[in-house]
Formats: sequence, C-alpha cells, structure tokens
Amino acid sequence: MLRTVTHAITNQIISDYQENGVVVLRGIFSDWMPALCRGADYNAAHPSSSALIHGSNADQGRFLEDFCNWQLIPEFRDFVLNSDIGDIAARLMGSRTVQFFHDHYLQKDAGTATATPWHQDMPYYCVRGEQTVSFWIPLDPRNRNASLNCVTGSHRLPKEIRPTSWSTLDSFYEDDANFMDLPDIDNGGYDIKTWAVDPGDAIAFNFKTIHGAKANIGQAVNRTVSFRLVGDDVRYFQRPGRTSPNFPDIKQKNGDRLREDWFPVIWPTSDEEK
Ligand SMILES: O=C(O)CCC(=O)C(=O)O
Repeated sequence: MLRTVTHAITNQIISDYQENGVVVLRGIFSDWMPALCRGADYNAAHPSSSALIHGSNADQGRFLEDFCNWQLIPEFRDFVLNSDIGDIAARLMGSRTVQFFHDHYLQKDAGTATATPWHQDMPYYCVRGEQTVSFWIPLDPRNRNASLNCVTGSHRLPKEIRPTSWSTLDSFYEDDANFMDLPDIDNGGYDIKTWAVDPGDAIAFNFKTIHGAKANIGQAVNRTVSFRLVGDDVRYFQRPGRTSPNFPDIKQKNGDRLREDWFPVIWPTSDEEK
C-alpha cells in the first residue's frame, strides 16, 4: 500500500526544501492535532526544570518555552514514535536514517510582547551536519503576522550565526569567535518566507535556516510544538559552553553519531527494510 507521505512529499517539495531551507506542509499532521494539543496543554501546566519564561513585565502575556519532554508526555512520545514524521524527515533531508533529537514547546499567551529574535538553531545545539529538519507545528490558527518567518537560503551561509540569549541578546557563549554576525535582515533585501497556517500544517526548516517570529499582540494564545530530527551526516559537536537544550551527561566526543539510547532512530522503522 502506498503511504500518504509518498503523495504529500512531492519531488517539488523536496527540491524546495533543499534549495530554500524551508517549506510549508499543508494538513500533514491533521490527524494528530487532538493528541498534540492535549500534550501541549499538559506541558504548559507542568513545565519541566528546563522551562524558560521570557518577558519580565507581569502585565504582559507569558512566553513559555520548554524542551525535551517527549518521554514524559505520552502524546508527544506517541507522535515521535508512531506518526509519519520520520518518513517525511527522511525524504526532505535526503537521508537514509532519521534520529529524533528533541521537542521544543513554545507558548505565547495573548498579549505577549516578546518576539522571537532572528536566529539559527544549529549554533545552540551540540550537533553539526547538513541533514537536519525541525517541524514547527502550530496548534492554533496563525495569520502571517503571527507565523514563523524564515530567510530563504540562509542554511547555506558560510558560517554559523553568533547565538544570543533571547532575553538579553547577549552572546550565548563566552568564546564566540567562530561565528558570523547576524545579517541585517530587516533592512537587507532578503527573501522571507512566511505563511498563514492552520492546525495540522507544519513549517519544516533546516537547523541553519535563520528564522524568527513576532510577539503575540492578538487575543488568543499561540501554542507551537517543534520536533527536531537529524539525518545520516549529523555528528556530535562540543560547543564552547552549555547548549540549548543542554545535555550535560551526554558523554560523547566530536564526530560521534548521537547515542541511540537518548536519540532513537525513528526511520527506517522496524517494519521497513533497513
Ligand atoms: O515560534 C516561535 O516563536 C519561534 C520558533 C523557533 O524559533 C523554533 O521552533 O526553532
């Protein structure tokens, strides 16, 4: 039987992903929305010790971020292990295997004044490689003003962008000599991809694609769950400080494939030919 993803992930989508570092996938996870919303609401009500809250003014809506809860939240775990996300990721990345890296929950309550600044994800992570994908999955409808913005082709920049703390915009690492400055995207004639999206849609982007999102000036909460996956060429890479998320006990060295007991191989599944 032909799987649904065989039809949904066309050659055009794959080449757009490779070329632009970002694509929108319409309705790809519709069947999973009730479960992911339950998981997200549980996550918001029970943030882990890694959770961050941005914005210091108590009058503002909360901007909550949390990480790496997929093993604790049954709905997230079910999605990681039993949805088509591994198959879709393999096709977009052009990778034989897919390892699950981590989940990231983002909730901007109504009136959240804190925007998500332009950034690449890769410099915050303990990995390097080209075959990467994050699925940014909105759980509430978003117009273009409240959606993700991605800079076309920025995954091909020659160096990684210097990461900063989202709250203070200070450099994230003490030693940041190996990074380049963020280009002046708002004034620079860059092509920005953004789409109005509905629950069930996903925006897939490379860990090196520069992206950001506006504050939530609307009246409704904006919940998003991002699932991050890596392919064949991704290897452990020691950063000059704690990463986000941080894996202090990972015990890996530069060049290792990520340990499979923490980062399961979700594609091929045991049903597929290895
Ligand atoms: O939704 C947002 O505000 C930003 C999302 C983001 O940076 C990510 O998923 O990597």
